[in-house]
Amino acid sequence: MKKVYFAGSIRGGRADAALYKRIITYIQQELGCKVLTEHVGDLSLSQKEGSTPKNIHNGENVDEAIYLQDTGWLKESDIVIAECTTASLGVGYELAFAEKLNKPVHIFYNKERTRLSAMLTGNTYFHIHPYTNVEEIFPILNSVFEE
Ligand code: 6K6
Repeated sequence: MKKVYFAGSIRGGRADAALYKRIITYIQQELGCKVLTEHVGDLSLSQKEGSTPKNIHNGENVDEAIYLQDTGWLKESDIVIAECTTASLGVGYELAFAEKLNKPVHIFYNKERTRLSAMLTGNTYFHIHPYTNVEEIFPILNSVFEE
């Protein structure tokens, strides 16, 4: 079973969280893949993040644990799918990390809502999929996972 790293904004803003959840569910249920980062589509995540401004919990650095877990999952993944309409420093970092690991990277963004960074659109390594309607995402995912 293919392992998918789905990247989407968390601290960058949760305006598209419902879309992340839809994409994650589609990848799991229609394409039969394992999504390592299911929590990115957790609709209650913004509240959880907001209620814990300090990153130290029981003497543990929570952010360090997140970083170590996510970079581990990136290494383990077969493919990276990112939804980049809401800009996120964490997602940008993950995309560069995935490139260094030579993982295939597919980036989706709504071209009517954002102008993607030239650091992504200017990098021919990335497969970039601008869309105007979210319904366009799913047939593109079908062809990406057929390969
Ligand atoms: C608690 C419960 C679920 O998640 C949390 C804590 N936060 C994070 N957990 C896991 N991955 C995270 C968390 N915060 C950021 N990330 C990773 O960075 C995700 O893989 C996202 O793709 C990306 C988002 O970065 P920011 O800069 O928008 O937060």
